[in-house]
Parts: sequence; structure tokens; C-alpha cells
Amino acid sequence: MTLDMRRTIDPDTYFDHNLPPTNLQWAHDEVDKFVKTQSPDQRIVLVTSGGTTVPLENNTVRFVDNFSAGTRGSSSAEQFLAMGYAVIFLYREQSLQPFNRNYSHNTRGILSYLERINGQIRVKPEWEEKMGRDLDSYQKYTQEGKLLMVNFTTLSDYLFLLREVSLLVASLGPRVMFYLAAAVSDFFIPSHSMSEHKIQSASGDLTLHMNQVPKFLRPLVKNWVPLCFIVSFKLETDPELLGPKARHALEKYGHQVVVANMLNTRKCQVWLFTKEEAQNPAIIQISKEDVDAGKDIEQDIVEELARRHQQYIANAQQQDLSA
Ligand code: PAZ
Repeated sequence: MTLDMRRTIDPDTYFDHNLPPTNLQWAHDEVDKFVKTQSPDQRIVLVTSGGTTVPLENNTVRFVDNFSAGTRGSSSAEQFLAMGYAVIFLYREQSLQPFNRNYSHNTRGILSYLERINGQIRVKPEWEEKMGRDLDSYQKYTQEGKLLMVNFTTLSDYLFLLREVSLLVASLGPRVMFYLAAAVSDFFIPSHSMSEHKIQSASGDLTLHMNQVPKFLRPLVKNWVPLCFIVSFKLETDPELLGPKARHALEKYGHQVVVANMLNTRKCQVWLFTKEEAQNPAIIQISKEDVDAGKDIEQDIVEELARRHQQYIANAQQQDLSA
């Protein structure tokens, strides 16, 4: 595989040369409705979750995937809802989703939670309480119009949907948070350079040539939602790179927070980089024992970010008053 780092494509040009997802119009209408039904001081968060795929063929049989189960995003969405946020959950199809994340992806499978008694299928008694709580929460938040789920699969789906949602919430300003936990591919094959049909193995080894994905955080921060509170995530595997890359992102895009995490310790520890704390980031950590006992680090991450978001809203209101 060769990676073409020189040919950077302008973010706007990207949308001219790639097809939108089939659910774009549906997502536009639903997000528009969702936003319009919220009260004027309702805090809203867009949580992105799961990994994007990059197809290798236009009629796709094979694709390159990005690592992410969707644990961070789905667990965070639950915490945001518990803290009173309205949540737009932009997630990779078949990755973990709020409230049913505990049942959908474990090795036992959904049927292992059920039994048949006197001909009736029911949840096993040992799961009744937990499943009941999750079901109640899921139904409550969806019926109250506080949770909207929009799915993507490919990088292109994700970018179109991210732009669409951004443009729909932009006018709400500081009370909207972007929590960009999805793992988004850095490389892709433009549609016009892709094989139309399934790549054949008859010609031997496969060499791929991939272009760099335009840096969409730049237009997001500068043009699409300049007044919103933006949290991006940075995942690394080399500890030497994590701090420098997080600081670089902050300097380059000028948004509010970078949450940095290492692949192997992401469930126990993250660092919050901000302009003021670029050299001395806040650390959020929980013990391995807590993780094993079922505690999610997202509780602490979301609590801390919601506190900072509240401060951001208050500062913006103060500036409005003194303008
Ligand atoms: O979804 P998950 O819980 O398995 O993983 C979460 C994560 C590591 C993908 C997320 O915390 C993250 O860092 N997202 C950004 C990845 C990136 O640098 O593109």
C-alpha cells in the first residue's frame, strides 16, 4: 500500500467529487425536526462514534476499516443524556449504541439473555433488572425527543453527514457541543481512481495508492460551527507522539479541547489538552479494578467536559452582555 501524503484535496472539493449517502435527506429532515423541538436553552451534543470504512472498489466488496468498537461514543451518549443534554448520535452502522451496547456485541449473543417458560419467551430473571433499566432509559429519551441516532458506514457518508448536521446546528452557537470520538480514516481512494468492480486476484499482489483525507476539522471550526464548543479525540499507539500531536491539533485548528488517549489504556486514562493546559493537560483516570467492576471512564470524561462547556456558555453570554 502506498500513501500519497502530497496530494491534499481541498475539503470543499471533496464534496464535489464524492457521492452523498442515501440517508442524507432523511438525516437532514430528522436533525432539523430534532433541533426545532428543543427548548431555547437546551444543551445539545453531537457525539460521533465508531470507525469509518474506506472502500477499495466502487461496487464495494473490500474496504479498509478504522479501529473503534463505539464504546467511547455510546457510553458517553448515555452520560450526556443523564446530564440533561439532547444527543445526536452519529454512529457507524453495527457499532455499539447507547443502552443496547451491553447486549449486542458480547460473545454470548442476544439469545443467551432469553428463555422460554410455558411457551412464553422472556428475559432471564438475572438480566431483568438491568435490561429493564436500559429499556426504560432508551424509550424515555427517544420518546422525549432527546436522542436521535443517525448512521454512517463509509468515510464519505460520515463527512457528508457531519457537514449536514453542523450546518443545521450552527445557529444555536455555544450551547452545542461537538464530541468527535469517531475514528475517521486519514487516507482514502477517490471515487474516480477506484476500481469499478471487484479487484481480481489473477494479476497477483495488490498495491494500493491512497490519498490523504482533507483535514475537515479546519472548516468545521472556522466555517461550519465557529461558535460551538468542539472536542476532538486523538488516538495514538506511540506514547512519544500523543502529547505533540494533541498540541499540534489545538494550535492548527484552534478549537476548545483535544481528548488524547492511547490504544491500550483508553478505558483507564485520557488527557484533556486545552490552549491553557497545553503543557500540563488534565488527566482523567480510573483503576483497572474499576473497569473490571463495570465503571466507565466516560462518566468522568463527560462530567468534566460538561462542566467546561457550561463555563464556555457562561463566558459567551457574558461577552454578549458586554458587547
Ligand atoms: O470506540 P472505542 O471505545 O473502541 O475507541 C474509542 C477511540 C479510541 C476510537 C476514541 O477514543 C478516539 O480516540 N477517537 C479518535 C481516533 C482518531 O485519532 O482518529
